[in-house]
Amino acid sequence: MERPAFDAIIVGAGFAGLYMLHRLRRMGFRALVLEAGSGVGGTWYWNRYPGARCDIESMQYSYQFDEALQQEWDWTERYAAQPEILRYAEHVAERFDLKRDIRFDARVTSAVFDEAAAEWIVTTEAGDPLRAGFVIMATGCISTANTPAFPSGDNFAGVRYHTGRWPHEKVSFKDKRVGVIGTGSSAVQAIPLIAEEADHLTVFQRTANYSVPAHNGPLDPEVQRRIKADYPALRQRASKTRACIDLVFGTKKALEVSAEERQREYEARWAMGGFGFTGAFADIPLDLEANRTVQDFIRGKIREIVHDPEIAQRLSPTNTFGCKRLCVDTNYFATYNRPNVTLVDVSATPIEALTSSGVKVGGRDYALDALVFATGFDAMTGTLNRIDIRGRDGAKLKDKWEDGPRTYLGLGMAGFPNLFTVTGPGSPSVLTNMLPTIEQHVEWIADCLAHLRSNGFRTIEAAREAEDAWVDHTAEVAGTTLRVTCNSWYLGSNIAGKPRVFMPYVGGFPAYVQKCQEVVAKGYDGFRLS
Ligand code: N01
Repeated sequence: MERPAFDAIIVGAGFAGLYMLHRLRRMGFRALVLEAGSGVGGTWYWNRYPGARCDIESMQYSYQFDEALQQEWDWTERYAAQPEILRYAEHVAERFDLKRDIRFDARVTSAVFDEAAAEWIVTTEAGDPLRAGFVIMATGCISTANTPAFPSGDNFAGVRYHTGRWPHEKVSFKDKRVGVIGTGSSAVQAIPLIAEEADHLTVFQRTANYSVPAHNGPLDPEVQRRIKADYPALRQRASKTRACIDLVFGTKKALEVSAEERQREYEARWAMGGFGFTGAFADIPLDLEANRTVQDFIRGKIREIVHDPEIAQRLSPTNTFGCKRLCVDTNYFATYNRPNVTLVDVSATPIEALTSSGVKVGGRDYALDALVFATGFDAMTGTLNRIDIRGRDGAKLKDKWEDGPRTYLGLGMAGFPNLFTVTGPGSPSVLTNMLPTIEQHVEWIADCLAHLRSNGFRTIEAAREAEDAWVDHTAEVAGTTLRVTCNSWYLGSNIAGKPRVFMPYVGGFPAYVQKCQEVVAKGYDGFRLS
């Protein structure tokens, strides 16, 4: 039978797509990447808002597959800012000569499985159908920006931005009255910098969020040298933690230690900065009473930082800690001490409309020259559902996922042979440091394709029973945590009409990797190879 033009088509040139391409090419596969943007970097290509940076430390938010790469690349800050991460993605693309197999400005609109040929037909906005034996969706978990609708409409005539679709040229807010809608991770990073520049900033907050200080700064060359002296050891330690981050996750329970010990631990983690805070005590994600101790601690910190008690109260989250994603900030709460910043609570009284001149809340108009939507993303399923993906018998993935995503290990789907997702729903993905978990998926997929090739198989497809069992297991594990007790994008509750399903796998990276390895050891258990 004639071979298709490509062994594999990879969709997306972010960190997942770049490494997938590199890996497949090294194995002698003919692979092509189709990328909607005009450059590499994925998330870091699109999210260029002021203050955008990764809140996982740069020494960890980086590839480990190539020792020379991780030795030679020097990070400048404890947490790398978006321009530096984008430079890193560019460097990787150049270093491994990846761009010759990437088509930019090529947004994929459909992927249809041709059963007779056992091939995928992939079409881009440009229209040209391409054929490949396998399709690998490296489309990112948080890549489709969400702009909400407002009950009485949107006629805003000023300049508008979305944090996830920021212009490439410098945006100036000097002398401008700026509004920001949202107080998630993106807003928490952007607000302090916009406040410094704008004439006035009005923040529209629907849900107050927990945020801990980053304590960012230049990366100590000695720290960098020490880590590089034995980089694999750090990576190894990270891979043993649930979030795949080299942090100390405490084994003690918050409710089993004295109030003084708890306070000491929280203070130490607050002083350390960043996600280390989440590992203070083992029962915080599971036990509401334990969770309340950390809630109280952070609310206390907000009261210390914010001068006006009423504003401090409005900024104090009341939901479960760690239910929504924890934010990591630089001067976020202190920004509300500035005279040019107004906080508008839109929880009880939602935004009614965007008028031509600003935002209308509770009958009052807030006049604005520019409006920033920091309103998040249709996460995990949004990007895939916007591509017309059809598997066996023309069945649409969107229909299959009508009641929530269904995958086997977040890697494959019953009814969709030879289609893989990198960090798809049902995998730890967004609950982890994405770089190493991307690498784990890419390597699993690459090994799988090598196995198929060397054993003369043409197709692989998740078995429905295995998929059902994994979906049930994913839901069951999520149900044992407090993560399902609030509204969050993990549950799809930020998007009108989206089914309420906890989408990532919360059982932790080590347990997940073990399962993936067992599947392989048992001859791709739960998959059908033919
Ligand atoms: O988006 P979000 P994000 N009226 O969905 C509000 C990653 N990330 O872009 O909470 C008023 O968290 C909404 O309110 P509510 C990270 O995983 C990583 O900030 O739904 N408000 C919320 O406050 C993160 O979790 C980094 O009540 C409305 C905000 O908009 C994920 O990306 C940096 C509204 C959206 O917050 C998404 O973060 C940045 C409405 N109609 C982001 N609709 C790193 O450092 C929505 N909101 C790696």
